[in-house]
Amino acid sequence: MSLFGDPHFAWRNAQSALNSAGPQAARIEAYWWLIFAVSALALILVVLAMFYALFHSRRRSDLEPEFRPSPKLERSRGWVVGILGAVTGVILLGLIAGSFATDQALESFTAQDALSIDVIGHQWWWEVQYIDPVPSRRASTANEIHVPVGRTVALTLKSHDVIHSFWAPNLTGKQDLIPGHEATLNFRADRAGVFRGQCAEFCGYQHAYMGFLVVAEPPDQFAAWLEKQRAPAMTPANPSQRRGQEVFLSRDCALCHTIQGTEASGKTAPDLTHLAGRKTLAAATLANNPSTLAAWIVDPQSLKPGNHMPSHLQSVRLGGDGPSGLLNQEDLQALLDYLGNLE
Ligand code: HEC
Ligand SMILES: [Cu+2]
Repeated sequence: MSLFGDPHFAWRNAQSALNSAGPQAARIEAYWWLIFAVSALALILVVLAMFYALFHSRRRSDLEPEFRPSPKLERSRGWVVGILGAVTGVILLGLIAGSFATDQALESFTAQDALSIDVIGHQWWWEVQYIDPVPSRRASTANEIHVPVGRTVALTLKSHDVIHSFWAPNLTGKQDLIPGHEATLNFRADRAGVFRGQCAEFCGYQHAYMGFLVVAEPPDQFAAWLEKQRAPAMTPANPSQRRGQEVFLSRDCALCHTIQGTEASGKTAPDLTHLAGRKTLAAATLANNPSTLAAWIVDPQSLKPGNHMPSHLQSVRLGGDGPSGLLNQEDLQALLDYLGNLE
């Protein structure tokens, strides 16, 4: 099954710690299986012991209460309980040691020649900045992180508002985003694929819809993608798109959103410069296509209640010219023609 038209993307394993796609996630996965095996074994032994006790009923003489158990029997029972207790303790200590070792392995994964990406958590979406010493070579996108296969990625994690947590289980463990504090997270993808991630720290109403995609692709494909992201938005190619750009710039949209190459430079919402190239809208909440884009612009509040983009629906319903901020049918159509082509 493919989703978002991408053959690499299958929901079943797209967000799973048991489908590791890189060395860090593989360490975590191995540790998970160790815990699973030990716990399963313990469960099986306990259940077997329980059935043994159920079906080996005591002899009639045993039904008499033991007022004075033989000291020898008591001692041997004491040994059995003591040994089982000690074995349990040793196993738990072993698992703790395994947890430390896993953590250590993740920490020690240093980033030689890493690709630096800033990820900034917002209620309820992810800002993604590709860092470059040359300002014109920086690129900004949202909710979709492209990475080259085989190269270490060094994420710098920041928060714009409350505590979020970055979690892409196919690639590595969780890392919190804490306001006023930068955290780092290094990972590497060893195979191509589209993986889903999720905010893993409750951050308010739409926390559950604060997802993202990590798109791991061959280095040349990644380089081409990044080059495209650096470019300004396409210029309107026909009258409808020109009208769409005017609508975008004259309405409230430009206050919050940036479209590189235009005057729109709002910083509190996803960069829309290459919107049409993304697979999802609203933090992996909706597949990105013309009908979801229209639905989102008209009424984001019904799709993701409480999110920080106002609805623009009244005048669309009435079909008339609303006050600024509201959209009529024609303007909406032009806007869709423009935004839907920002590849
Ligand atoms: C008050 C600020 C604000 C205004 C005004 C605003 N938006 Fe948004 N917009 C947002 C925020 C915040 C999000 C992210 C919502 C989320 O995912 O939680 C968003 C998301 C979007 C997205 C999805 C982007 C993505 O990559 O997921 C599109 C498309 C969009 N807005 C278009 C528009 C258009 C068109 C207008 C004008 C008609 C507009 N916005 C007006 C704040 C705003
Ligand atoms: Cu959250």
